[in-house]
Amino acid sequence: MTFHVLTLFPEMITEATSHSILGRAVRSNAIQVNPVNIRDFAVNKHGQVDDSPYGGGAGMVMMASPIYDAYQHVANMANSNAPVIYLSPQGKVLTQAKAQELSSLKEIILLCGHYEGIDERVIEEIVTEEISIGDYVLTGGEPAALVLMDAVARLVPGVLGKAESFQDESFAGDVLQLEYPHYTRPPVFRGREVPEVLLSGNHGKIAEWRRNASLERTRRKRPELELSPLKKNLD
Ligand code: 4GX
Repeated sequence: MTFHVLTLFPEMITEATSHSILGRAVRSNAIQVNPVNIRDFAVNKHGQVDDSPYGGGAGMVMMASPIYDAYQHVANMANSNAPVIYLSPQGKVLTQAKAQELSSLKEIILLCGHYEGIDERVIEEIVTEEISIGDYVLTGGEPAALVLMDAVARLVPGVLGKAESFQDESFAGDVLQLEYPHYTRPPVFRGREVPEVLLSGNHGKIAEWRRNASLERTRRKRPELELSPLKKNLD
């Protein structure tokens, strides 16, 4: 799967996708990350990509044409029906179900905005959907694009190793169930003991304890997850 990212800060994308599991996925070609620098499509030799807003007011607006040209550059290599996703608080909030849906695509194009926003006309022209990563305000779209890529990439076959995907059993399908508590050596830490069943070697009992701990934790910490429509996919 290929993630094309239209951005003024391509290094943020390259850097954040070059470590740990995503880094390994990039190196093994399980995913491709293609940051496209919008400034390479600037309107003049000064590298201008933004301008003051019509109607006045503080701040700058990203100009339509550099973004449109950057998009055309990507569209020439990408398959033409790749979604163009604009990261914005105005979008639908990203869910595990949405990440699942996107993970089956061959390519997606992510548009990262900065400053006060983007000229509305280029949004109308190229964007197919808006996604928000949550109801709070970021300084730019890049951290949001990285969150989306991370959530989607780990669902792409070959990205998680065997051990990592095994650990993921409680996140089967698009159902979000909280992880059970994890423990490692030592058996006692500041007087706190590891639950005895985990030391018992009884794998049936251990699996049952974990299922139960996971359900109990979900009910106690995030009761709304159990009520979500995603949950219905379980029965
Ligand atoms: N989930 N942001 C987009 C640029 C911007 C500014 C003004 C439109 C109007 C965000 C989020 C998010 C901050 C990304 C503003 N766009 N993105 N950026 N929450 O807060 O995705």
